[in-house]
Amino acid sequence: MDAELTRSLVVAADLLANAQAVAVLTGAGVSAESGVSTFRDARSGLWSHFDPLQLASPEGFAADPGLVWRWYMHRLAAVEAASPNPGHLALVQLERLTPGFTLITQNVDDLHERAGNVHTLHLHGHIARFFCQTCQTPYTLRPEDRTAPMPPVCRFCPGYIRPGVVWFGEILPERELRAAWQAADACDLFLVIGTSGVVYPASQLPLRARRHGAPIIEINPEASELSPLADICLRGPSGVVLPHLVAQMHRR
Ligand code: BJW
Ligand code: ZN
Repeated sequence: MDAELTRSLVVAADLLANAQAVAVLTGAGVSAESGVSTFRDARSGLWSHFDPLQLASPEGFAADPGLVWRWYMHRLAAVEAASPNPGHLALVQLERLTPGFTLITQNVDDLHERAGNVHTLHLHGHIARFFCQTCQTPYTLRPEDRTAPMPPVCRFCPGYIRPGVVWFGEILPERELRAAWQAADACDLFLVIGTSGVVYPASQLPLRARRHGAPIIEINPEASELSPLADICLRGPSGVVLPHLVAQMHRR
């Protein structure tokens, strides 16, 4: 680890240890070290010639429901095969060490829950939940659906079954979004981890925190849209940086 990162880790650990309310926003980068592809880097392998941003939309589903269904079944299998990485596990430690802790994720996987975080707000839904796109009835996935060329059809109407995620142009779940706004408004420290920060309204959360003076710490190997807001940028993979950060808090 370079000297600058070590210095920044000490300052960040001090801020965290003194904070009474911490809000954390995670993105796809947190799951990258578990083998789950990020969106804007998902240009390798079987699905490399499709644009994930095109597929993750109502228009993409309407244009080719079979393609979108097969993409989600492929990604669901990847999520199920993945395990939480040291970054996820460090966030569990952080939840235990911090009095007011709110974990907000844009991820549709359940790796934060499987790591052991108690409360996680999922702004973009869950990849393992399904419902009818027409009548909204929840649907339980059958083994044969996983390899089907087309999405299953609803038992109650002619609608296709779709994953329980939030696509572009769709409204985020109201309860989660409201709780996330409240956490951003009430926190005295905001952590942004593994997100490009380009997707609204999640990208506005650190801005809200900043507006009332909460320091922002970013953990990301690359600069993001949110880097200019950050007081401290910890440049490295979250699976490496987060365990160091928690260890530094214990060392104080
Ligand atoms: C590491 C790492 C390691 C790598 N460790 N880090 C024009 C202007 C402003 C807004 C809009 C606009 N036009 C439309 C909008 C609104 C739109 C939007 O924001 N679009 C932008 C693209 C411009 N937003 C919406 O539509 C939202 N709804 C909404 O706003 O409703 C009201 C409304 C409706 C209609 C019109 C206007 C307003 C809904 C957004 C839903 C997003 N859904 C998705 C798909 C979910 C389902 C699925 O998984 O398939 O959510 S898109 C995708 O992006 C997914 C992610 O959660 C989200 C964010 O991506 P994330 O997590 O940041 O991943 P990446 O890949 O972008 O970045 C990874 C990062 O990790 C990088 O920085 C790496 O460096 C880093 N990294 N390895 C740490 N080891
Ligand atoms: Zn239906």
